[in-house]
Amino acid sequence: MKPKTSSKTYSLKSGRMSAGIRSLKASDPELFGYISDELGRQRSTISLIAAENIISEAVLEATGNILTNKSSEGYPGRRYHSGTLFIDKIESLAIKRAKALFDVPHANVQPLGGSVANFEVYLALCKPGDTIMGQSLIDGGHLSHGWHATAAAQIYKSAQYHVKRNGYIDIEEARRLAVKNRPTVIWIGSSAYSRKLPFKEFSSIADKVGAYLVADIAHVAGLIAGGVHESPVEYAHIITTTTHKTLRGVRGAIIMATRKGLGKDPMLSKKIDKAVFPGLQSATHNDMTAGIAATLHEASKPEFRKYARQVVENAKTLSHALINYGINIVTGGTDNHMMIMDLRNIRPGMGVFVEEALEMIGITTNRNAVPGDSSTPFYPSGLRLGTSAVTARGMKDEEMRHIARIIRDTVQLIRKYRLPEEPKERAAYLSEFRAGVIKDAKILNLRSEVSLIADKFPIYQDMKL
Ligand code: DSN
Repeated sequence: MKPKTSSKTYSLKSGRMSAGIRSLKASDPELFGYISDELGRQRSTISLIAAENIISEAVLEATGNILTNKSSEGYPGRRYHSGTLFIDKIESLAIKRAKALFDVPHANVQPLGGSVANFEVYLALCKPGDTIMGQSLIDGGHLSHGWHATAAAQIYKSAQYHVKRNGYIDIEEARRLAVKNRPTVIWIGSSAYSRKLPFKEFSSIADKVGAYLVADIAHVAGLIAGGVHESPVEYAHIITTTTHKTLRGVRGAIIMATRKGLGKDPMLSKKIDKAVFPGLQSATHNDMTAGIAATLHEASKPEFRKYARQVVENAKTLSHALINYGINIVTGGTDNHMMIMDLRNIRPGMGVFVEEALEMIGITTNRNAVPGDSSTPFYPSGLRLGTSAVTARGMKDEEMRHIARIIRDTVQLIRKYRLPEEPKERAAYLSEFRAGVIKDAKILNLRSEVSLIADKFPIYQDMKL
C-alpha cells in the first residue's frame, strides 16, 4: 500500500458520524443513545481531569475500526496467526514513531494500559519476593508503583517513599529506603505531582544500589514530547507511559528500553517483549496500535510543541489565579499540566464536596489526597486539576482566569458543609448535600457560565450522533 500523507494535523472541528455509528443507531438504539449522551456531556462541560484529553478526529478514525477484526499474537514478522501483513506494518510504524519521539532504542506498543505495562515491567525484571519501590499513592504516586492494595504488592515486597511537608518528593528518604531495602525496581513518576520529576537524583540512587530505574511518564509524556519537561531518557533504564493524557491520544501504553537500560542489561528488550507476550497478554488490539501510531505522529509535529507550551502556561495561570483567590495549591504552584488544591484551610475531607459541586456546574475534576492528609483516600482534602483537555479545545489565559473565578465561587457556596466523623453517616449526608446544592440559584448561574465557555470552544462540531 502506498503511504499517503496529509497536511491536516489536528482537528476537533469537522467530526462526522461514521458508518459504524449509523448502524449502531439502527441496531442498538439504547447503546447508541448513551454514546450520543456522552458526546453531549463532553461538548457542554469542561474537563479539568488531569488524566484526560480531547483527541483529534484523525486519532479517532485510526481507532475503533476494522482493525479490531484481526487476531495477531506475537510481534511483527513473528506472529502466531496468518494474514498480518498490514497489522505488522501498523505495529512497526507505531514502534518506529515511539523510538523516534522518545529517542529510545526499543519500544513495545502492545500493553493494554498503564497499570498493565507497569506490571509487565515487574514480570520482566523481578522474581516473586523481590522489593519494588515507588512514590506512595497518597503522596501523589500511582497505584501500580507498589500500593498495598494491588496485585504487585502481594507478589513483591514494597517500599514507598513520600513527599516532604512542602509537597516536593523527599529524595533523601528515597535514598535511605533504597539503601535499606535494596529494591530491584525503583519508580520515578507520579499521578498527582505538579513539579519537575527528579530523574537525575533518582538515577544516582538507583545506580548506587544496582536497581533498575523505571520512569513512568504517563502524565507528562506529552510535555516531554513537546519539549517543555525534561526527558528521563538519559537517566532511566526503562520508560513506561500511557498515550491518552498529555500525549493527547488514544488510550493505550508503551514500554521503552533506553540506551542506559540496554547498557545495564543487553537482554532488556527481549525481557520486556517476553513479559508482554506471552507473559501477560496474547492477541494485540490492533485498532489501539493504529491509534497509538496516529497519536505519536501528531505529537512529533511542531504544532504539538506549541500545544505542550500552552498546557503548562494555562496550568500556571490557573494555579496563580486560584492562589490569588486564597485557595492553597500544594507546593505553591506547578511546573506541569496539573495542580492539587489543598482545601484543609476550610476543613479536612472537603475534596468530595468541591468535586461534586463542580460536576453540578459542568466542570469535571477529581478529589485527591494532599501531603499529610488526615482524611481518607475516598474522602480526601484536596482536588486535582489539569489543563490538557481545555488547552486541546483552544482555551488560553483568559478562560483559565475565568474558570478560576468560577471554582472560587463554587468553593464559597459549599464551605459550610462538613464530612461527618462517623463513616456510616457520610452517604446520607452527601445525598442531602447534593439535594440542597443542586437547587441553589447561584449553582444554576455558574452552570450557565460554564456552558457559555464550553460552547465557545466546540468539539467534534459536525459529528451528528
Ligand atoms: N493514572 C490515573 C490518573 O492519573 O487519573 C488514571 O489514568
